[in-house]
Amino acid sequence: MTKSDVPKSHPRYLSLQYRNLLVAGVEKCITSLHGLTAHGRGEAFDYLIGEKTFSFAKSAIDAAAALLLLAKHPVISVNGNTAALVPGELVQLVKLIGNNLEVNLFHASKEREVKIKNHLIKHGATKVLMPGKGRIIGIESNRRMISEEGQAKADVVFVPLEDGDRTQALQNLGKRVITVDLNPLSRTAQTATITIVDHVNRVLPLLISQVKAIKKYPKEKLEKIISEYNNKKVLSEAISHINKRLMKLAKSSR
Ligand code: PTJ
Repeated sequence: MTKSDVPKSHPRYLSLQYRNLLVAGVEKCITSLHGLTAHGRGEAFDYLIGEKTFSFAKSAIDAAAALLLLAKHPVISVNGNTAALVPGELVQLVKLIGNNLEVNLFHASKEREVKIKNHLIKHGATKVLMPGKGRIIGIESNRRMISEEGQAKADVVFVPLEDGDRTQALQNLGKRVITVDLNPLSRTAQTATITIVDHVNRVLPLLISQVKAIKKYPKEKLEKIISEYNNKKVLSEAISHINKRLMKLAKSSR
């Protein structure tokens, strides 16, 4: 089904649109085939969550906005899925907080790196950092290769939709990590400084608005938002939310 074939009246219109973006991403050699299966796992968790932004995600978004504004050298890491799903939003966000957008892939491909860079430029990026001579100590995957100007120098790294090993390794290097992950049980979700348990396409517009809303806050007010934030509590709320929702659905289908 092509983009234009999805009728707006379809009850799963948005979900089908996101799938189309990823399929187009694969066709343009931006998204890996593995990215499709990763998205499927995300969709399953979104179904369990209820396909809306809940309060646990909203408080993580508020804290993420404050942390990105407080950072001296924030970096947004882009992979094949986020490049296909939210390229324009990533560009908008990076321009509000500095200008460090960095391509970083798990499934190694020079071709995809260059295509993602060009895709981001097409969506308005003026600067896109590429994997270079920097290295993340402690991981062996392709993600270890980073830009010396970007993640190597970063104090805060935003890694939406991430696989298992980089978040902990970045934290071991003293960096703080923000992620977006529909699965509150994943290793990344469990180890990040701030975990936004929500769909990346719902998160980015909200995060951009929140950054705009608090951009002029004094440093102390931003620091207060961070000090009052508790990621363990937010993850626990997300897991309880799924649990309660399933219990309610189970009761109603008796
Ligand atoms: O482009 P590359 O090579 O860097 O690869 C990117 C993927 C995403 C394929 C790679 O990082 C990967 O394999 O990731 P994982 O291990 O599947 O983890 C991705 C996480 O993102 C999972 O926990 C999913 O539940 C979650 N996820 C998937 N789609 C979404 C999502 N979270 C929020 N919004 C989504 N749309």
